Amino acid sequence: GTANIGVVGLAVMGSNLARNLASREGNTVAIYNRSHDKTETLVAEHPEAKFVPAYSYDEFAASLQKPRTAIIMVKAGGATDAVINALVEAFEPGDIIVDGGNALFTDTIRREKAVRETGINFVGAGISGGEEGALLGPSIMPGGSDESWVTLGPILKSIAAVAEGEPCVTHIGHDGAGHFVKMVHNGIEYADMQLIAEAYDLIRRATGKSPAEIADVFAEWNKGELESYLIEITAEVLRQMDADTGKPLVDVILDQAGAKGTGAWTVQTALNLGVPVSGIAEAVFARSLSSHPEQRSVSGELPGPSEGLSVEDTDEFIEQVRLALYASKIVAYSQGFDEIRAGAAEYNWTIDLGAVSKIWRGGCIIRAQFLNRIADAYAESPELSVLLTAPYFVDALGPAQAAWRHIVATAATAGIPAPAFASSLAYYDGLRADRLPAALVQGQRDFFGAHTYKRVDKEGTFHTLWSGDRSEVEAEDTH
Ligand code: NBP
Repeated sequence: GTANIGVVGLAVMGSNLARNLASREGNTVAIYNRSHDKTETLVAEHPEAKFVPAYSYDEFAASLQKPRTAIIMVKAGGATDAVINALVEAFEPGDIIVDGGNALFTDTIRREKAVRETGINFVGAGISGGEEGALLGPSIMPGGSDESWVTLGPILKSIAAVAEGEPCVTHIGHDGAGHFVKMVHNGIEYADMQLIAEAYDLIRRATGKSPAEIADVFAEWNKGELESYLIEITAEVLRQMDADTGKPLVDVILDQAGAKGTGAWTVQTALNLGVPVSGIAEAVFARSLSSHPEQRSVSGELPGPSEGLSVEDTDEFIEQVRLALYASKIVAYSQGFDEIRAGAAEYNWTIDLGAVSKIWRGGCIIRAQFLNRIADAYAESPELSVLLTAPYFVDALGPAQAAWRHIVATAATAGIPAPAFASSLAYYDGLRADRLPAALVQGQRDFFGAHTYKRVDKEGTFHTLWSGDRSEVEAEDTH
């Protein structure tokens, strides 16, 4: 074989990734797609690219140098399993199969185990950045064995985005670690987008500014600590006018947000791990609420506050929203990194959280300046259990918290939904609280279910005889 890397699946993502690979010095790329027309089109449209087209899995295997390395970019789920099975048939021990699709990390763990038994290496790699990222340089989150990383690392480094001179790829951890981190990346993306949307909505309703004027606000914010791809594209979307109606495009887009499931996976996994990713969850639920028109049609019947929102000092209000957004964003990232930390503990991965924040600085949807601050925080204390308690973030939250409270209170009083702002603040105050009403919940649990409780003043496990004389007895320690 003459090709050093192969791509299976030449739809939007695969064809762009194949072109990216072929554009790098020294690469020759074997390409295969189930329907031959996609392969033929790709070759015909890019005569300059060093492609070796294949029209069967055997031909594909024969065109690759050993150890063979192939990246699968097909629809996640059954299609991925079908391609893996075909490649396992055509490949030999020592070869490397990479799944670059959006697989659920538990599927990746299962596949890695099954493929490993054949002597072939399997790597689940999260690839972020959409179509443009695939072509110009994505952020790549590979899992898999250390052995595969030796071969794969240099190839992935050559095609990844570059942030401040460093390629946006690192070996995340074994088996499903890469897809786990990609999943949480998407969860954080949901939260970031929802927070930006809430900020826009509050500014618009409070100040009456037009979408184009609010675009200017976001463009200005993009010069400061909020600088990020999502803030930048928000300004672009808000500035866009609809050719048909002459209205701002944002006013003619149906207000029902879609989702492809990775946000829900992030929340489901967090529930299983017992990690409170409340900001991410609110963002996922906000999309769900938006996409139930039959439920929302009752909105006119539900009473709201009698007075609308009016602000005297527009500039001051906008600055308060900016601070609330920044504080809530710190919470969203802190919760996401908490989930990665908990996932690593559960699945025995060694994940360098600082390295994760660095590879998100380029190529992916949540790329932002802000990620450097996260990298700094983990460089200073790698064992940090709650990211937002790092000195830099505490210093940022200090001056922001008054504005944050004011904005959440204002939204509630005016009847404007700001679920991600509000839940982020509640999480923050939950962490701050000296005592939580969880003590009462424990009392309730003990009352109806004899679930027992611990005391603040002595060791042991206790139960009150609620239906007896209400004296306290020491319960058997169930641990
Ligand atoms: P799609 O997710 O639309 O999948 C289409 C590809 O899967 C085609 O190449 C198709 O072959 C192939 N395929 C299917 Br469907 N069933 C197959 C089977 N049984 N055997 C072999 N091939 C099969 O492509 P995409 O949008 O390029 O996304 C690829 C992966 O990348 C997905 O996992 C996606 O979640 C992930 N991803 C996408 C984005 C994005 O922005 N779109 C971003 C990040 C990650 P055919 O041509 O013969 O039908």
